Amino acid sequence: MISVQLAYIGLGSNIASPIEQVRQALSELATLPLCRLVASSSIYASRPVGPQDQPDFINAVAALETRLSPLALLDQLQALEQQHRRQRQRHWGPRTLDLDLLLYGDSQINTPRLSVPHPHMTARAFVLAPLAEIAPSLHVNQAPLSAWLERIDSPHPNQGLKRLTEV
Ligand code: ROI
Repeated sequence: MISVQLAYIGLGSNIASPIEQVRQALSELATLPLCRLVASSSIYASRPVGPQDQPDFINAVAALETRLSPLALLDQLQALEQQHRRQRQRHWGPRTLDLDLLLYGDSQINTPRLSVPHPHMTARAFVLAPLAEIAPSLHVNQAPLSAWLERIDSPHPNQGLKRLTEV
């Protein structure tokens, strides 16, 4: 039996009504077995990281208390992505819904299927800023989220991230 763990999930979408995709996914996360949605960030708009010839993204981060193992949780997240008929034509291209397992308690996981902490999260404002909103004192790889945010090198302040209000 696995004890309760606190997991953080990154949500992203940039096609097919992305705000609705992310809102819907947040409510679906709340229904996962052996999970309780304990916090969700505001919804953010962000410039694409990676190929620029694609629509802007909508991003958010959620905190889940879970008794699922990391891989069982990953299975659930991938099933949700499939329900959103995720289309993935090319690497780092547009997607209807991306659900990334960012953190799972204090676990360090390095397997072919899953790396936790998510290997790119400390370089992505669209993960760090929403995460800091719901977990201000969290540290990742021994450093506070604010330190990672300050280190991001981008032509756009905070990689063009905007918190959306009234959506
Ligand atoms: N860029 C932004 N801004 N938001 C994302 O969620 C996102 N997801 C991705 C890539 C294509 C790397 N870029 C992104 O997978």
